[in-house]
Order: sequence, then structure tokens, then C-alpha cells
Amino acid sequence: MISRLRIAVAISFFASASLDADSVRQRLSLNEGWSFVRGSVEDAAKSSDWESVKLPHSWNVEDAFDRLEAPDHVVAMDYYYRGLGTYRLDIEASRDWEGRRVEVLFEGALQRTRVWCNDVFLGEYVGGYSAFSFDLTPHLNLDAANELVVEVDNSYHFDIPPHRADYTMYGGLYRDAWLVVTDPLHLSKVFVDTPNVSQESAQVAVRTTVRNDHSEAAEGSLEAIFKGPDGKAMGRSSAAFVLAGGSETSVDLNGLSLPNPALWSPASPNLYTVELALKLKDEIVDQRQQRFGLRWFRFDPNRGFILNGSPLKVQGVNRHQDRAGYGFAVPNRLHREDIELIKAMGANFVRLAHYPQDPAVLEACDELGLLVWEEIPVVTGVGTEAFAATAKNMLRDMIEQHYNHPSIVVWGLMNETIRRQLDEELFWTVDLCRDLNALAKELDPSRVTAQAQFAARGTDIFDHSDIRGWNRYFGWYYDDFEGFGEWLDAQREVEPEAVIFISEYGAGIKRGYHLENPSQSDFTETWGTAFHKAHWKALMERPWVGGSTVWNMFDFGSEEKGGNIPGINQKGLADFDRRPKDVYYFYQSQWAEKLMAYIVSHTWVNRTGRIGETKTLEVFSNGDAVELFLNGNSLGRQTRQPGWHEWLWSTQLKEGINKLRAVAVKDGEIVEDNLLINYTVNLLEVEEGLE
Ligand code: ADA
Repeated sequence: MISRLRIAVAISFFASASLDADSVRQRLSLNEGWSFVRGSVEDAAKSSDWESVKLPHSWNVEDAFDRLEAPDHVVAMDYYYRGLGTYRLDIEASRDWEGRRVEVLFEGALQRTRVWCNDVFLGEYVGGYSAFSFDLTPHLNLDAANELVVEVDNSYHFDIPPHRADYTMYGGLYRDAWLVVTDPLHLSKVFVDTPNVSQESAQVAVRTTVRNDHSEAAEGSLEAIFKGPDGKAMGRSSAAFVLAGGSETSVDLNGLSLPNPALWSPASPNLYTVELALKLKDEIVDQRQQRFGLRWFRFDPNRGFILNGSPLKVQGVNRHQDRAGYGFAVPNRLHREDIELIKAMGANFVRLAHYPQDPAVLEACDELGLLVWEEIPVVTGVGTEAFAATAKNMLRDMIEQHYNHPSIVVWGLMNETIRRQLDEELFWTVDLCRDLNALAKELDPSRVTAQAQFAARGTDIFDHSDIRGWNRYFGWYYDDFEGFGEWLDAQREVEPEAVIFISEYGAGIKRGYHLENPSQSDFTETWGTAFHKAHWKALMERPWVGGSTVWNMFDFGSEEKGGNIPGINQKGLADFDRRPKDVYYFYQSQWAEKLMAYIVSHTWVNRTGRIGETKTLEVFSNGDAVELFLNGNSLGRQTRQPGWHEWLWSTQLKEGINKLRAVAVKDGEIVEDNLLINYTVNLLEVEEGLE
């Protein structure tokens, strides 16, 4: 294969970038130097169209948004390319790797991936949203170039979730890739358990899997040092083991108790670290640093979410992982920026819908303090046995790979799988939910399980998760948004013991689109703001609601969505480029601690009205008092009233430029916001009015 594939581009990779020769475990970035061509491995061998790419990479960054051009590569219902793509990379293997174990690790590829090294087929991974690795050790030629070939397939497959979902499935090696170089005797899995945590003390245990790829037996020990958030050592633990060659075993460390723990919470995201050293006789052969957090929580049908013993109102959003100009191939710094934006809005919870997301996302949630519901992509429909098996593998991978993140509190099993199916499919769906729930509980009894549904259709599906997530679109797809509160009350009356979580509610909004007289589902910011106000008011007034997550934090790619921007689901609080809409500031005024003021609306500066017409001006603020000035004159200082509060002023605007200044005050702090409005008097309407 090497010679056939080296036709066009042969970029060699030197594994030197982040190599630390002294380190017993090396992690080398494999993001640079790839070549890519559309098509299968066989097609690629004949192709001369190779292009140089670096990871993260996706082949659908553009064609997922060009459907108006009706491209000829239409596959099934998708207008973007869903098929095969082939990547290749030369790896310059170092002589220092003699006697070492070398594996290639991909953080994610959508969604079926086959890997070869120097023409030897290493295997296939089916998934799309979790990491996977292959052992390269027996196939590498040291001191020489080695060829890695990767075929990725994002086409529809009946046995791979999701069958269909309202988001674009951008194909490619869309996350980071690494070479991991270790001793043949190494730690392959590390889980930190925190079974009992209280204000006074925290029990901590570590479960590991140690793998011995030497041919001879190993007699060794595992040693741990636990460090607090300030980096100070707080305790030690160790265990000895004997392990036959070519085998693996569990080595666990129990019984450690940490006094007066610094608890993890969105307000104080304290992180502990356990430093693990794997020793063969007295020599350290592997090392891992694993962060963890100490907290306890539960969802209560009457009191909502309780964290570390106190109720915490869940202020949540959903997040898809794509972004304008990147598709799914978003670099880590932008993943982190998303979490920062969510956090700056004052949210304390994120549902990572509808699939496991990048390690950078989970790390940011741990560090910045954002509670997480993470789920597998069983969305809309389910298939039969092979589909169920894939779904279970996805659940296992998600839980094992993200187990140590203190931010995660909920594992999600499925989304809107109960629809208008045949009875037989309903039966499979409930069955699958039961199995997934049991598996999640077996792998991780410390967290709660959830599912998001639009309907249960008489099934007992909600009995197979701890939380019942409801996706509700009052005032968007049906009814009126004012009906949402009544629906919540009715739901509670039917099942007072259930934890009700509103996993989705949202409205399509085009940033910068305003109308004087908005109407339902018209995509205006004006109407969308009214929608969110009504929803949040209803949620705020009901402390028993387990939590809620807005659909969605950001606009996202959805080939099937019409809307008024084709190919984009516009229910974001910020647009696909991450520019906040008015509703972002509305939530910030409700949720954030840091003082803010926003005159509604910075994207509505050209306005019209009739002569003598009185206009309502609004400010979003979390201040205790807000004063609004128009052209230098105060329109009045208002103070916050208990309960639901809105900052509104009625006034007339003058023709031409009007200068608005809002001044908000809280705890001796002051912020202000300024806006110029260009006001035009609509004479036509005046004349009509006079007639
Ligand atoms: C469903 C689905 C989401 C989302 C939403 C919408 O509730 O779970 O994936 O796309 O619809 O915007 O219509």
C-alpha cells in the first residue's frame, strides 16, 4: 500500500515536537502532516488528488451549507457528502522506541474508522464521538518512515446510532490524534472513585488496569500521592502486584480518607490530583496524573437539584460541537471558548447533546465549573441487535473515558426515540433503554441516568432512567409559550414522585432580525426574547423542577433545517459564529453574578414609529437599581422588586439619532451600557392614521 498511496503528497512527520526524552510516558501530537483524499482506501491508491491537511479535519465544512446549489453527490436524504475519506501520514519512528510500546490514539473520527500501519490492517472502530487506539508496536520500523493509513466513513448505516438526527454529521478525523509511547508494562485504565463525600471528609479509591506486554512476568507496585487543589500532598497509598507476561490485571488502592475536603461546585471548581507511579522493582516505568473532584449530589422531585447538601437551581443550556467554518473539526481553544461563553452567561449546567464531546470540553467544564449531562447519540430511532450492541459500546466508551470528570453528573441514554413507530419498534426502544440504563448503573453507580423524550406514548420507558427529560417546544412547534407553566404543573400532578427535567426548550431566532409587531415562530429576536422570558419565568417559579437546558446555546449545522438561514438550526442563544443574540443577555441578567447591563437591542439600531408614538425601552440587568438616560435626560431610576422583575421605560423618541445610556448599580459597583438608535418617523402610517 505504501508505494501505491505515495503517489501525490508524501509529507514526512518527525515525532519530535513535544518529545520529552526523560518522560516515561510520551504523548506526541499527530495533528500535522496528513494527506487526504475523498474515497475508499482502494480509490485513494489510484488517486492523484491528495491534499495536505492537518487535524482536526472534516470534509463537510463547506458542502453542508451549499444545498441550494444542489450538488450531484446527493446520498440518501443528505445533501452533503456522506461517504468515505482516506488519510495518510508518514511517521518517523525513533530508535529510542526500541523496547517501548507505541500506540496511535484518535480522540474522535466520524463515524466508522479502519486503520493500517505499513500495509497491515490494525482494525476498525465504530462510534464517531469517543476516542480509540491501536497498538503499532509490532508493525513499526525504527529509524525509518512508517505509513499510517486511515479510512473514515460517515455514511448512513442502519447499525450505527444515530439513524437520523437534526444535526449535520461532518465526516473526518475531526479531533486530535496522538502517538502514546510507554513501557510495555503500563497503566491502561485509571478510575478515581469518591464513594462518600461530606463537608467533614471524603473517601477516595483508585481502580486501575495494569497491562504487561513484556513476555516475562512482572513483579511491581503502584504508588499514589494525592494532592489537594493547592498542590500540597495529602496522602499516599500503594499496592503490590505480580503479573504474567502478555496479560493485564486490576490494581486498586482503597481506604484513603481526605479530611475537610475542598468541594467541587460551579462556584468553586476545586480539583484534586492523584499522581500514580507504576514501578517494576524500584524503577518507575509509567506515570499518570489524574485529576478528580469531591462533591455529592442528587435530584429531588420536590426540591430540584441538590449539590453538596444545598439546593442549586439548574441554569442550563445544550451544546452541539460544531462551529461556522470548522464543522466538527473545532480546535481545542475554541471548544474552551464555548465553555467560557456559557459560563460568562451565568449558566451552571450544560447538556452535551447529542453525543460525547471533546476532552477539551470536559476539561474546561471541570476547571471553570459547569455541571454536565453527557449522552450517547441514540437519537430519533433505534435499530435491531447490531444497533443495540453499538449503542452499548458507545455508552461504555463514554463512561470509561469520561468517568473521572467531576463536572459530569448525568449520563444520557437516548433522545426522542419514542415517536410514531410501529409497536414492534416501540418495544425494541423500551428494551434498549432498559439495557442501557442497567449498563450505565453497572459501570457507574455514582451518577444518575436520564433520557430526553417528547412523548412516552403509553410505554413505561421513563421507568428506565432516574430522570425524565422532556423536550418541549410550546410556542414554537405548537400551542402558545404561555402554556408551558400549566403543562409543567399538570405533569407534576400526574407523577409527583418523578424528577422532571426540561432537557430542551427553544425558539429559532435570527440575530439582528427585529419587528415592531412580531408573531409566533417568525425568527425575530423580539419574539424569541418573549418566548425565553416566559419559559424562564415558569421555570423559576417552580423550584421542584429538576433542571432545564435551553435548546440551544449556539446555532448549529442541520442540513434538514429550513428556517430563514438554510442548513442551520437557529435556536441558539448565540449564532453559528458565537455572536450573542439578545436572549444571551436576557439569561445573563437572570443568571450571572457579575454586574451587567444591556440595552435591548444592540442589533436593532434603525427603528421606525409614528409621530407621537410612545415606545417601550428595555434593559437587561442583574443590578439592584437601573437608571436609563435618553439624550442626556433621566427617564427614571428603578429599583429591583422582589420576584420576577423587568426594567422597562415608556418614552417618545426624536427623529434622528437618540442616545441611550443605562447605568446599573449593585453592591457599590456601577456598569453602564450605551446605544445609539436611529429613529425614523413613518409618515405614511401617520397619514393613514389621520384618515
Ligand atoms: C428535537 C431534537 C433536537 C433539536 C430540536 C429542534 O427536540 O431533540 O435535536 O433539533 O428537536 O430544534 O427541533
